[in-house]
Amino acid sequence: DSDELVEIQNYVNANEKEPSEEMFGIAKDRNVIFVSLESTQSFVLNETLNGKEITPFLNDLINESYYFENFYHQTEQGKTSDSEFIVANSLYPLGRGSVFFTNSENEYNATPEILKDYGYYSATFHANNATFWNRDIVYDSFEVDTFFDIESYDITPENSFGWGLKDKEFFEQTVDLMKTLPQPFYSYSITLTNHFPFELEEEDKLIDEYDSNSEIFNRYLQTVRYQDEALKRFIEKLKEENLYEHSIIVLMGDHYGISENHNEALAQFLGKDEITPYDTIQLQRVPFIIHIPGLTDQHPELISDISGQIDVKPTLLHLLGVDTSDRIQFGQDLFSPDRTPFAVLRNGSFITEDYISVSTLCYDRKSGEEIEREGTCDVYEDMAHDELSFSDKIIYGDLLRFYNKEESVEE
Ligand code: GP9
Ligand code: MN
Repeated sequence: DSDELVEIQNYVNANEKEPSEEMFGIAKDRNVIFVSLESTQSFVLNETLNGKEITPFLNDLINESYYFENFYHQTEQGKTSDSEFIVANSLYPLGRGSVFFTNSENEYNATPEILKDYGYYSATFHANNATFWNRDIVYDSFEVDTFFDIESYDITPENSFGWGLKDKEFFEQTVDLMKTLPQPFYSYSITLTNHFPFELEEEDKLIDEYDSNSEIFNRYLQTVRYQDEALKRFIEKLKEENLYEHSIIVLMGDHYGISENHNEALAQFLGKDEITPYDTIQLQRVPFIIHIPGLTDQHPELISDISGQIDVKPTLLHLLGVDTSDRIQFGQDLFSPDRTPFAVLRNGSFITEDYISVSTLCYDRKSGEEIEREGTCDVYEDMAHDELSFSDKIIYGDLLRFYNKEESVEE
C-alpha cells in the first residue's frame, strides 16, 4: 500500500545524489538517439581477430565519447525487454520471467513520459512484431508516442536474414523514419542481427570465424563485427540527414550474448586457463557510450567507475537538464561527484569499488583473488538485498500508483 511506498521513498531519497553542476543540462533540448546493441559485451571492444579489429567503429567512437568500461547489464530472463525496462524506469527487472509480461500495465514514470513535459516526442524503432515481449502494451504504459515496428519497415527477402531485417538496412530505414519526427525527440532503436545463433550471409562476413570448440562463439565475433559496420553507416547517415549535430547519441549493450556454456571458448579467446566465477561477473560488462557532438569529440573520457543499466535514466535526464529529485529511482547519476560506486546484478551478485561478490564467494575486484567475506563483501550485502527487494515491492504492489511528483508522498 502507500505506506510501503513511503518507506521506499525514504530509502531512495537517502541514496539520492546531487547532479554534477558542470554536466547538468549540457545536452539540453538535444534529440536523444539511444541505441540498444543486441548481445554486445564489452570484452569484444579493442580486441582483434587475426589482426583485424572486431569493433573498429566503436573503438574509434569511444575515443570521441564518454566510455564507461565498468558498466554492467542487470537483466535476467526478460533479456532485451529487461534492459529496456531498467533504462526506462531505473527499476530492476524481476528475478524470474519478464516484467514486460507480468506487470505490463502497472503505473510507471518512464523516461518518455517524463520528457513529454519538456517538449519531447518519443519513439521506439525495432523491426520485429509489436507483440514480441509484449512491447505494444508496455510502450503504452511508458507513454511512448510511436512504436515503429515491423510494419513500418520495408522488408524483403534480399534485405533480411535470420531474425529479420539486417541491421544495416534497419538503420538506413530508421534514419528516414526519424526524419519525420517532431524535434526534440527521444528515440530508442534496438538492433537484431547480433542475436543468438549469430548467423550471417556470406557477403556480411567481414572477418574470419574464430577457431574454438564453440560454433556459437566463433560466429559471435563475426556478427558483432557486422553490427559495428552497421553502426558506422548509421552515424554517417545521421550526419548526412542533419540529425547528428543537435543530438546526444547513447549506445548500450542489452545483455550478454555468450553464456557460461561457452566458457572453454571464452577462456581460449581471453587467454585464460579457465573462466572463474570472478571472470563470469566481469563478462557481464556491456558497453555504455555517451557521444555528444561538439563536446565529447573534443573532451573524450574513459570512465572506470562501477556502474550499471540502473544508472542510465538519472544520468541521461540530468544531461538533458531534467531534475529527478523526489523521483522513485534506484540508479544514480554517473556524473554526480558523490555517487556510490556500486552495481548489483539481478541474481544478487554485486560489484563495489574493491570487491566482487558471487553467492558465498568474495573477490578482490582489482586482482581477482578470492578473499574472506567478513569485513569485505558482507558489508554490502544488505544494500544489495534492499535494492532488489524494494524495487520488487514497487513492481508487485504497483506502488507507483500512489506516487505523485507534484505532491510527492507524505513523510
Ligand atoms: C526481439 C529482440 C531480441 O525483438 O529484442 O530479444 P532477446 O531474445 O534478446 O530478448
Ligand atoms: Mn537482446
